[in-house]
Order: sequence, then structure tokens, then C-alpha cells
Amino acid sequence: MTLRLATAGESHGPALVAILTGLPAGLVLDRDAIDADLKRRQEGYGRSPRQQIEQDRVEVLAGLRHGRTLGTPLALVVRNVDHKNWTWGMSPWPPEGEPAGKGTKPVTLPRPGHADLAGVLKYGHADVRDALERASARHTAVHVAAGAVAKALLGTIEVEVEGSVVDEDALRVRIDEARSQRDTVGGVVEVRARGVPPGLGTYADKADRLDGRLAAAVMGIQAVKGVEIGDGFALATRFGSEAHDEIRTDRHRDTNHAGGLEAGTSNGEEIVVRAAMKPLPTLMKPLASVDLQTGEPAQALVERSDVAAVEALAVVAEAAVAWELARAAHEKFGGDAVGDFVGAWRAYVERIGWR
Ligand code: EPS
Repeated sequence: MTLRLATAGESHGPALVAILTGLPAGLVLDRDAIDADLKRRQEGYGRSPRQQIEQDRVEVLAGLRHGRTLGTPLALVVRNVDHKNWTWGMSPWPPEGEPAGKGTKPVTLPRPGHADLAGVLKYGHADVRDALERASARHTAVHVAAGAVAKALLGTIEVEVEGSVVDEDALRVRIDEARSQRDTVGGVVEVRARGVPPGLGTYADKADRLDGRLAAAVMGIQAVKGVEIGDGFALATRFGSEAHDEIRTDRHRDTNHAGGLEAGTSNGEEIVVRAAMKPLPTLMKPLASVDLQTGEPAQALVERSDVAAVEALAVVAEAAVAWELARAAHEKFGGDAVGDFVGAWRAYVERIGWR
């Protein structure tokens, strides 16, 4: 059974929800490890004051007993503490009483770069909030919780996944500059996966190529506009003799320009995925837009937001890569019980003599 992930939740609604299906039974989960990743995602220079309100913690509603998965759907919840300030504005049912708190007035000023305009046009919303709440990167919190579960599964076959910011010191300087100019900035993050055996993914069918799957998983994260694997775009400027990773007798490589993927298949080297994040679209110095109610020129919506969320993206991209690698590993090794999964992995690495 393939691993599947479905999520729901609005940024200021009651909670974020994830349902993970296809996980083998008997996988040991550590609540502290999941919460530690949730905390890492909330930290980082340039985040909004919202992070002082939220203290993200995972709750498990189904699929786990005494810390072990049951092989049934795993239901995870991360509550939005800030919802208490939005109970009227984000009430799932028609709200009772006088409007109170936040989100009571319709938003009609779409922000360039956000889901606002395409969202209201596509779904026929009158209030931009109906689009922006789900498009918000807030819901990456449950993806991080799912990624922590994926990392637990990968840990059983000795795979480790870690995300980091590229050039973190320079980023902090740019964040200070952006904040003082009431502007926003993006940046670049990198995810490395160690211990991935050769043979995850395949060249046999385009949709199953692991490079494409990883790229889609990372590109699907809010504000990501570019993804590269290994040396990526730089490879286009090199000669073949400078671009490929020569094979040693032990079948490892001294270089890793390919970022651990050849022909859509893992080759046993470290998997390296980088993502470029655009500057966040909510500016305190707003850009030109249109008032959707009057049709007149206007300035885009200004509301509390982050100056940058690049450090958070490193954690979210790590989770996305971990989820996709766990899926690919489970497709290859299978197993309804985690021992079957690990046993198949062990038999495979023995067959190919991989160290
Ligand atoms: C976000 C706007 C900010 C961020 C939010 C994403 O939220 P608010 O509008 O409540 O200040 O803080 O991210 C999170 C809350 C989070 O946990 O990452 C947006 O518009 O995408």
C-alpha cells in the first residue's frame, strides 16, 4: 500500500489536520521528536508575532496505541491557539452574536504574489479571506508533523534527512534590512538525505521518477519558485567531464554533482535538493492592486505577517523530502508490519552488497 497524506485546516480556523494512510504497523513514534520539529518550524529570524501566540504541539486522534502505529490511518491535529481571537470571523458555522475579534470585515484588496486574486476568481469568493486562509503557510505545521512520522519510518532503514538554510548569516542581514524598509525577503534552503540506498524511484515511468517526485513535493510548498537537485542549473554550463560523478570500484563516487539521483533513481549517494523561496507577499509597504469591490486602483492588503520564513522552509522542505523518500522506500520494500519493511530492506542491501 502506498503512503498517502491528506491535510485540512485554515490558518485561523480551529485546527490543522493530517491523515496518513498506508503506514506499516509497529512503527514507534516519539511525541517529543514530532513536537521538536514543530518547534523548529516556528523558530527562525524574521517570523511574525503570530509565533508568540502559537505553541504547536501534535495531538493524535487515531492510528496509534501506546506509541506504536496500528497499521490504520494515523490522524494528527495541530491546534491554532490564535483561533480564540477569530471565533466569529472564522466560525465554521454561521456565527452567532455581534461581530467580534478578527476577520469580521471582508478583505477585497488582493496581494500580488499571494493566492488572493486567483483564489477569489477560481472559487467565486467575495471575501479574499476565503482564499488566503488555506493558502497560508500556516498549514505547513501538519506537513512537518507528517514529515516527523516519515523520518521515524526512514530511521528504521538508517536514512537521515536534514534541512538547512544556505548562507544563513547573509540572510539575517537582509532580513534586518527588509524589516527596516517594511519589506520582505526570500532565500535558499537545502535538504540532504543520507543513507538512501540505490534504487528508490525508477526511470521506467516518468511519474515514478524520484527526482520529479521530490521536485514536486518541494515546489508544492508555499513561496517556493525554484528547485534544483545536486548542482542543478550550474550543470548546464559545464562539460560532461566536469558534470558527472565517476564510479569507484566500491560503486560509490568521489563527487556528487548529481545530488544522489541518476535517471530518476537514487544512486546511493547523498540526496541533495535545494529550493529558492520568493519574498513573502504581505508587505507592510503595500504594492499596487485593485479593490475588487469598487474596481478602483488600491493598495494591497496589509496584515500581520513574517518578514521572512526561510528558516521555517528548511524544516518544511526537510519534511516534504522525508515524506517522499518514505513513500518511495515503502513502495520498494513494502510491508504491513515495520519488521517486514526492515527485513526487505536488509535483504536488498545484502543482495546488492551495499555498504
Ligand atoms: C502567514 C501569515 C502569518 C504567518 C503564518 C503564515 O500569520 P498571521 O497572519 O496570523 O500573522 O505567521 O504562518 C504561521 C502562522 C505559521 O505557523 O507558520 C501567511 O499569510 O502565509
